Amino acid sequence: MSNIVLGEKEFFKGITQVKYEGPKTDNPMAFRWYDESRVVAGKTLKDHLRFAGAYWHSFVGNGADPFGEPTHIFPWNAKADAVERAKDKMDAAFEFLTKMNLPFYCFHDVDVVDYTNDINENDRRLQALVEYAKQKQAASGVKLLWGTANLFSNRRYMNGASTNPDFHVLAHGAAQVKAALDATIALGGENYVFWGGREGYMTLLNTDMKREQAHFAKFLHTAKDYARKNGFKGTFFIEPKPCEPSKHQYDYDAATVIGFLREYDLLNDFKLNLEVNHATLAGHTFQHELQVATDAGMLGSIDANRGDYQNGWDTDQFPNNITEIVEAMLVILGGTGLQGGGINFDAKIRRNSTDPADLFYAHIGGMDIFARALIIADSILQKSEYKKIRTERYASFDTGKGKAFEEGKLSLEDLRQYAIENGEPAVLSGKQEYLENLINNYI
Ligand code: XLS
Ligand code: NI
Ligand code: NI
Repeated sequence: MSNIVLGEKEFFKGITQVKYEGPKTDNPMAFRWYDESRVVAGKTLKDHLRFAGAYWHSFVGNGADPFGEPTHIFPWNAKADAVERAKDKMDAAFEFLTKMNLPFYCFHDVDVVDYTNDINENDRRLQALVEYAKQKQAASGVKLLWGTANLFSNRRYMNGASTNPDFHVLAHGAAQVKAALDATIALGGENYVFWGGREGYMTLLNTDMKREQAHFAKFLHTAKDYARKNGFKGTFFIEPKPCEPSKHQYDYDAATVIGFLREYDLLNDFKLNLEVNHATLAGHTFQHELQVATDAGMLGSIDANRGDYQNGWDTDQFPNNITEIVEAMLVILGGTGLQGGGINFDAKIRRNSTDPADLFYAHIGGMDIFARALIIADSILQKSEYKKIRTERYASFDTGKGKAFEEGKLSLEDLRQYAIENGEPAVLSGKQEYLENLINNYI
């Protein structure tokens, strides 16, 4: 458990360290499932889940929406000087992270400190906060899961950053990425994320898609080479999302990104950071995206949240659907796990969730649901017929002609001959409802 780290003043007064109290507790400020030292499938929950708090949603996002002004009035936003204000925000962040027992955090450059349009001034500000963060990390034991640069909010990026038709804008994006990489390296960040909200187009009428994607790949190579040269040993993650804010984003979904990384020879350095609500926007389930990445050996990290069945945008709500998360955990635990990454709560409390405690309830719910889902998924994998049913479904490929086919030993004529000799195949059930009940029986 981490030490609570306070700054000059306490921002979340009256809230103490959130602890594990077990499923029977009636304390809303306690974990029911996240017992960090509990061992499941050979590892502690802490080491499996590697939870991270997201700076942008929890300490920057102020509840404003396209129709209304901010509703979250943060006491850490009071000071006039940008660096001093940013230090207060960092005090609040580390107070929250340590009270919540979150072992990691993630940030964009502009979440940490407000940026201007002066590159040198921005670098000075970020470096000041990196020094401050070093002290905070050392005092708390909280680590940086990943850093990233926000290449989508500033108006210069309205036509994209690395895919902008104007080279001048691309160069500004590069300046920002350089500083964010320097910060990530200085803070011992374990990974670095690229999410390209504007790397795409609004209309093909004005877009040379092929050229833009080639620029994107060149940009990633250039950034990767810089980071490696400067000692970065971690993994780069691409975070797929099909749209929003652009009409179409080049990092559409896991399969598209894997194809892109393969085409441009980036597979060795990059993996995927998959977000629940981005999967559903792409018309997939989260499990689908996890499975695609796992099968390619490319599952790096997760941005945890959930969408809304009635809304078609990235609502970034906190996860609370146990069935969805159990199915996700079955893929993660049954596959390669998260390679280098963790579970970052890329989720925001609602506009009208205005109590300081709401941020805690949101994370408690999210951490508990992942812990519970992991425990359930492990039981399903260990004790139930789940794996057996799946394996047996493909048994016809384990021996004889099926095996020969898998090994590439049968011609089209051979297959035809087999069909004739063996007559009409039996009707075999997929057992979907049986499997759905099985999952529910373990929940
Ligand atoms: C937006 C993305 C963003 C990334 C980081 O939809 O999820 O928050 O995770 O740039
Ligand atoms: Ni995200
Ligand atoms: Ni998102």
